[in-house]
Amino acid sequence: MLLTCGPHSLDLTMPVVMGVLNVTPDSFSDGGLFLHPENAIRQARRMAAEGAGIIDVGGESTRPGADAVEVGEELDRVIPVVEALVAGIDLPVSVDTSKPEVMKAAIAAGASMINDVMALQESGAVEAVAGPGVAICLMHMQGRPRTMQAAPDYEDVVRDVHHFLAQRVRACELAGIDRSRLVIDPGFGFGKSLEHNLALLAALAEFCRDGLPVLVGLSRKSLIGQLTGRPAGERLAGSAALAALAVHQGAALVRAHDVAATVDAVRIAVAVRRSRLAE
Ligand code: 8Y7
Repeated sequence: MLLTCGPHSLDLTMPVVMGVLNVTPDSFSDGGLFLHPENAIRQARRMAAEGAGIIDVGGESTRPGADAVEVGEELDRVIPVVEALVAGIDLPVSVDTSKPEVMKAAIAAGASMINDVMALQESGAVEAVAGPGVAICLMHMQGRPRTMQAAPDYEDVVRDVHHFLAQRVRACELAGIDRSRLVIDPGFGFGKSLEHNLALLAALAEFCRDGLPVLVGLSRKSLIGQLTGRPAGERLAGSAALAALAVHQGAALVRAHDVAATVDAVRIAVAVRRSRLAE
């Protein structure tokens, strides 16, 4: 499977690790570390050397309880880093944003993918990405980051999330966006209890059967803390285990902070998956 990704074409035959580059002062796991373009480039090069296939730059913390960021502030954080990465590394650059203004500026600065935790529901977002041939990740979230973990509620979490993503895919297609540009993501931790997250992970193969690449973001997330009792800095083993479980069910992209360990987990899961498919 090939993902159209701006001037790049991302080969998903082997699942791709998306390295996380937070350019926020307040991210729960690496806040403030990569705000400077030089630090961002150094970290992106390290992730590339460890086997990342794409770098995801985010200037708005979407962790539970986080406040929204003004558009000017987000542009100031993200655009210089995108420009530096596009000039300085070979990998496609993704930008994690929900704001149409940031999407447009990021694409103009050379971003190849827009990763939107709101699945292009902001007014003007679909129009902002439809023309240029960038890839788009449509993620499910219930509620908004500030309050989403207060009382997540579903009739049937797998069916509800699946239905939402199918609707957003249809909205994109109606706007003329080719399916070869789309990625779907159930949005682990975004308005989901532990039980919801586990149900979605257990049913991930159903999402993978839609014919669109599935991206998962599980790295260091609080479900690992809930299952292991470990703080965010000690969730590497848990993150690798979840990455393997997701890839074994067919996930095509894995968003991760710890690229080297995730690449190992992906290789192992793929080998097991392929040996079963070859039976
Ligand atoms: C995800 C994400 C985050 C995810 C996609 C964190 C920006 C929270 N999580 N994007 N972003 N999927 N597509 O813990 O799961 O990294 S931010």
